Amino acid sequence: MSEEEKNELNEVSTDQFDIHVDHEYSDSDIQVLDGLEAVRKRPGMYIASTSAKGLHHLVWEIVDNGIDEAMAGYADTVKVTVDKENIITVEDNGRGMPTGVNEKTGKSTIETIFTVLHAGGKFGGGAYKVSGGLHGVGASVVNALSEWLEVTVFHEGKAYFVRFENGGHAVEPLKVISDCDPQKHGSLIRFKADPLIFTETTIYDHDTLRDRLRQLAFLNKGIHMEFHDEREEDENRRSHTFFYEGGLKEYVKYLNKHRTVIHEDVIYCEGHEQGIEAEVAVQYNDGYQPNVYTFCNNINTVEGGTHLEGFNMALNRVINKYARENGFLKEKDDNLTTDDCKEGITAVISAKHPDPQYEGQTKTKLGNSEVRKIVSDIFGAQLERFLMENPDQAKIIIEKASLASQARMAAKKARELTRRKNVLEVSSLPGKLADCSSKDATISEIYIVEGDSAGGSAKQGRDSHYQAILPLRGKILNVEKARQARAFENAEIRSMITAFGCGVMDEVDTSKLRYHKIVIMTDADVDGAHIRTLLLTFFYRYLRPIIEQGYVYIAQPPLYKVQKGQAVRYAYTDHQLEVIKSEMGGGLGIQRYKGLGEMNPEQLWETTMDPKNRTLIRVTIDDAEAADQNFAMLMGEEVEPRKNFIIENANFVQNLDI
Ligand code: 1YM
Repeated sequence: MSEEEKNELNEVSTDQFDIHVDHEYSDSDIQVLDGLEAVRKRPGMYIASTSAKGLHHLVWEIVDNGIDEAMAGYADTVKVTVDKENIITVEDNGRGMPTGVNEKTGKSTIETIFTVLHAGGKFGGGAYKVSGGLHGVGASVVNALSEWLEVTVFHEGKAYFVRFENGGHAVEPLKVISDCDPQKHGSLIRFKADPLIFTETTIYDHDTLRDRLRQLAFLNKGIHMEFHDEREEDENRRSHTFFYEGGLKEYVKYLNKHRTVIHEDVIYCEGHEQGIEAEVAVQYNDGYQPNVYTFCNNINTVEGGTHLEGFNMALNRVINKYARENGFLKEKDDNLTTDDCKEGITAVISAKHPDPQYEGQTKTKLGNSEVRKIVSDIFGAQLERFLMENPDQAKIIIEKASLASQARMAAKKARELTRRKNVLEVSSLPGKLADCSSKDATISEIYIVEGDSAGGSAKQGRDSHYQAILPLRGKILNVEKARQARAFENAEIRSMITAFGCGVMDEVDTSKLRYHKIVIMTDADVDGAHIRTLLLTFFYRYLRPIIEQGYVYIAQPPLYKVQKGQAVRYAYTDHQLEVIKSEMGGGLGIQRYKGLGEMNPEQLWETTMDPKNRTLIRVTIDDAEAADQNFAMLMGEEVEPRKNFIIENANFVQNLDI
């Protein structure tokens, strides 16, 4: 997207829609209209946003209903199709939505579900709904935010149909439109998101849909999740079927696929108590970072909560007990900490609760206190059993935790060293840093530059009032493959921590950050992409809040300089080059920049650092799992997938938000 297009988008207000429908209404109509109109007026109150995220939300709302039907035991397949016009179809092979008339509204149950806010729950016949929950705002919200929506139900040899349009109104009541195969049963919903609401985009992202459907298949074993994207040219990407008999066990294997596991079996358990289900799977790899994902009712509880607490308690208790009883820990030794027990762990924890309570800043922390003990009991018992029955694997796991414990103590010393430096020598910033003169963090920027020569140009070209330059020599340490102690010994890493001033790991305090823009500036080639990834890995693992809070950016140096006489223009993409070529006509001199070092200070300033012209890409992390996977893959031992990824995603697209 060009800068102009972006500005245009920014100027479109989302709060401008008054929906006028020329009909006369009965009392119940008006109530219905009130509800759906409220949704259209303030969509943000019902869905996450009207950006791409909210758009995808529509799909998940409907998919959740299909999964509920499958979880209730009536369906085994949920199929999602995106067609060329970005119309979504979701179909299940369950009982079919009820086709009768609702007493209260005098309309069909289906019309009621789709036009009365929250009606789905009330009419749900007490069935135990596990999917959704966080956003479970219901089918009526999807209807309200669609240009049109159609429901087809197949039931006892008949196909029933109703279409809604014009802000969610049934065009005509539910009716039988045809006969169907008497064996066929299920619900099919088609809708087109309303571009008046979703002003940013109504185009679905293939990978987002595919990845979430895969995840739902892992989280709900035995359900077939199908995905068809008719927009895909590439036949191999057009259709996917996800089906995992083993559930989370297969999820953990999948998450470890780019890692080297250190023991054979995934530790797996499931159980239920008091109507609450718990499922846990665990396997250790040779890395040092823990990768633990938690879910409640299929929602990724990013902030953790009581299920995670129960898991941590059991892991700590059982590993220490086993270590003591089997001589791995002597009487005088301290217990292993929970962090020690989690080094290199990949774990998925999934709870299903009929009445989940969510807490935390983003309402993604499970609050129900009874879940703590339930997960701890179920997982603790199975883990204990696994260790007893598999002494060889137990030994590997306990030894890993012991090594982690020793390394932790060494790391503590190393960290104290860094920390003391910060406190005692406040002014002793790294020697290579060319700091800015401003002390106002909100306007200050630091450019992390690859190599001394580019660093030199940047130092000369910058506006030293608010732009600081930190040149890095060579490649920085791959923190995915190194323990903390080594990371804190690394000179480049120490320079960055000291320059940023915000602390590190669980002590990060972004109010102390010295620059509100941390800009990674590397060459636009594969090496540059690799260095960028190493830096992002370090930020992600050691300074995550600076990414989460949006302080990290990627600079976009131009790829080409196009010259005709005195006129000079720069192209940042191949497409832009073509546009510029056609605009400037013949007789052009075109220079391809191989690295930042080829630009003189003025050019670097003009093209990449001057706020008037530059394009900065802000790095965000929407999806921790995708980020972890990418880092594991990019930083791991396997060379092929890494090479492909870097070439295909030179911009690290998955985690970038432009
Ligand atoms: C493609 C989306 O919505 N399937 C679906 C929904 C329902 C039923 C079956 C269903 C539920 C019940 C009884 C029940 C819903 N019914 C309702 C309501 N797929 C999709 N499949 N009979 C059928 O929960 O008792 C809401 S959703 F309210 F009518 F019962």
